[in-house]
Amino acid sequence: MSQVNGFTQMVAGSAFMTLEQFIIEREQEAPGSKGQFSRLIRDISVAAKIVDRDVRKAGLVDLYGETGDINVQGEVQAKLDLLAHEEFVRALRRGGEVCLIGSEEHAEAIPLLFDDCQGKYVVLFDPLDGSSNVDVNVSIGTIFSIYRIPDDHEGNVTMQSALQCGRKQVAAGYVVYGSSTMLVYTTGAGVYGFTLDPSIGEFLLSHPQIRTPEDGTMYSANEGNYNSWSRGLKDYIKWMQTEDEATSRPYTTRYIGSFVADFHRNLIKGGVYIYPANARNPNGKLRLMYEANPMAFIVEQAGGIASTGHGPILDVEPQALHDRTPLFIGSPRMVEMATEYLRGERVYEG
Ligand code: FDP
Repeated sequence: MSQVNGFTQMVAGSAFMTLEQFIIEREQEAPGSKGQFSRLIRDISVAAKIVDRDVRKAGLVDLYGETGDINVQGEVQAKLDLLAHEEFVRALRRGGEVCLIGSEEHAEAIPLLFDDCQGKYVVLFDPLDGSSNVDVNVSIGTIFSIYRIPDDHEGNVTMQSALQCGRKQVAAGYVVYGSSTMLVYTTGAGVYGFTLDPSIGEFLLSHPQIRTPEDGTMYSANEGNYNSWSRGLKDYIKWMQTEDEATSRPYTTRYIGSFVADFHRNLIKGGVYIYPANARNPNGKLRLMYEANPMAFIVEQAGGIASTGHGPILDVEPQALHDRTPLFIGSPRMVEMATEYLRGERVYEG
């Protein structure tokens, strides 16, 4: 495989490494590994393929629309939200590597193998992020976060076992169901992206060692909320909109409203995703444990930054499973600039 701009060249006849081969190779580098983690990633990838299949044919098999229920977030639950939740729980339950699951679609943490807990991992996930876009064929995704069960919780797993700060993640990833389906993940040693080849049903390594550009010219935010933003954020947005040849401004707005898709684009091309606190969402809208923490781990591994506006996302101590947080995430220079405006260290002067 040859490399151009950090990406694997797809050359006819070249050998691609499957996700499974990649994990096994990595596992052999970790002495004493019993293969539990490898099996866990494999279980997640199998669930992702099933959800991918359901997303692709949703319009044909009555999977569009809502269940009629409101989820724990107080949001309308889409049929595919529930289906994706069930597929991931089923895959993790069958795998046996996990002792506790937290899902954005479920109020309580779900213990597995409670009486005879052998799994040593806690998995938190957003089964279908951006699901308000499902019915209109816009990219959506799954986000997952993996922790090891704290030593003193072994055999006594409770909801508290899931409330760990983001720095303790052992792995995190996402699947984007877009023009192609990709699984991107990190274990703290770089970020790797695998593209699903539907003809053979395998995720193949297509994006080794992803690095996000230092700077970018795209910002992703719901500007409909502009009036309720802080002065600092309004100033930053105004700065990005102001013409300046030297810094290629005005920048471009790109907001899909599907966090996984906006994040993935910004990760590859450079950019910043912003979801601040506002009147409707005083603590921000995105979920700390299911969305912000896993993407923060990934972006830091790719050379980017994830901030609450006041400090690193990964240092936030969670209070509850469904906590929300303001989020500024993406290329390091853009996030730094945003936080300087938020702190009032920069002021827009027109
Ligand atoms: P959704 O509600 O469709 O699941 O956190 C969830 C999320 O989407 C993100 O994926 C998305 O970026 C954001 O909310 C969109 O929120 P707004 O509609 O308020 O812009």
